[in-house]
Amino acid sequence: MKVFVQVPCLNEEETLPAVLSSIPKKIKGVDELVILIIDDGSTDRTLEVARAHGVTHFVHHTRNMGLARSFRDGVHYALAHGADIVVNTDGDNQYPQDRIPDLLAPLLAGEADIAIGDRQTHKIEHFSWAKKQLQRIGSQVVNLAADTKLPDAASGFRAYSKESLIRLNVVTQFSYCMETIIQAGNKRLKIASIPVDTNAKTRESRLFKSTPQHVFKSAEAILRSYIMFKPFGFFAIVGSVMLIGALIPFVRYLILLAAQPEFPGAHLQSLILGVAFLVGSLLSFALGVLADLQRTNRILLEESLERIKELQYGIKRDHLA
Ligand SMILES: Nc1nc2c(ncn2[C@@H]2O[C@H](COP(=O)(O)OP(=O)(O)O)[C@@H](O)[C@H]2O)c(=O)[nH]1
Ligand SMILES: [Mg+2]
Repeated sequence: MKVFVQVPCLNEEETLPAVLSSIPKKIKGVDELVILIIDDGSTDRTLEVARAHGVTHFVHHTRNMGLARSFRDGVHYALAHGADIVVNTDGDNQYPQDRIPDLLAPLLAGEADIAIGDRQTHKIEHFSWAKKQLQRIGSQVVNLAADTKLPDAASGFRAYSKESLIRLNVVTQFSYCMETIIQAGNKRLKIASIPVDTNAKTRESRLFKSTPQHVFKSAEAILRSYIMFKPFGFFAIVGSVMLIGALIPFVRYLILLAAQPEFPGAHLQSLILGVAFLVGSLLSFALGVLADLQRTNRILLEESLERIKELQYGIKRDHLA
């Protein structure tokens, strides 16, 4: 059993030593534990610090490419080097690395494909009331889209089995955390949640400058992932709402016409509004059909991507043999 602990880093020279020294050296059930630093175009001494702590595995980005790309490149490196499980933790020492064995336990026991460290956001002192509510609502929305019951969808402290990584394809730029849950949920992968306490805050989040931006970006990522899996359902809802929007002015027109049959030309505005909604509704249903066809295509593409990754990483489909 070979486990890679990957740490995406953008200028983390100050906090990286604490992260690296708190990663356990030996874990029961794990034969080899490898630390992988993904340097996302750092301009500080992140690399020197990592080397000084004995790290020998690196992925370099000559320029900053963002967290989602860093995650994908790290996973690719780990799988190409024979990882059975990939753990992700952050370079700002937000997560308790000493809990990695607890994160691994459900995967080692074959009880889950992915384990997520639940930060218990309601208990975090430096989170404002508004931020706690947003975390809670955000997780609920993700759970609805993914058909899961996870308390902390935005946590980046996770363990993934190689089988789950073969099946996940991160395509959005932001919030890959939520995207992976929605994909995993829809692909019926089993996700475990492990309660953990977070470390004291070392610095402000750099991923999100402000709360409105965070909410907006997360909502966008959730909506995109949701449409990817349930396109017809989404457009059918939009189409149905528009259909109701069309019926209301139509009915209004008929009632007014019945009341004043001598003025058939009056209230034509209602008819115009109704027609506009009707066109919108038809368009939505048509888009739903097209998007559903696209979805079939995506499923076939993902199937072939899975086979390609298996060949590329030399993974045998033991469970199907
Ligand atoms: N902000 C940011 N973090 C990155 C990037 N690439 C890699 N990272 C790493 O991603 C992790 C999470 O970043 P952080 O700013 O703490 O975001 P948080 O998830 O909101 O706490 C840290 O380990 C960063 O070093 C990037 O392009 N931007
Ligand atoms: Mg952080």
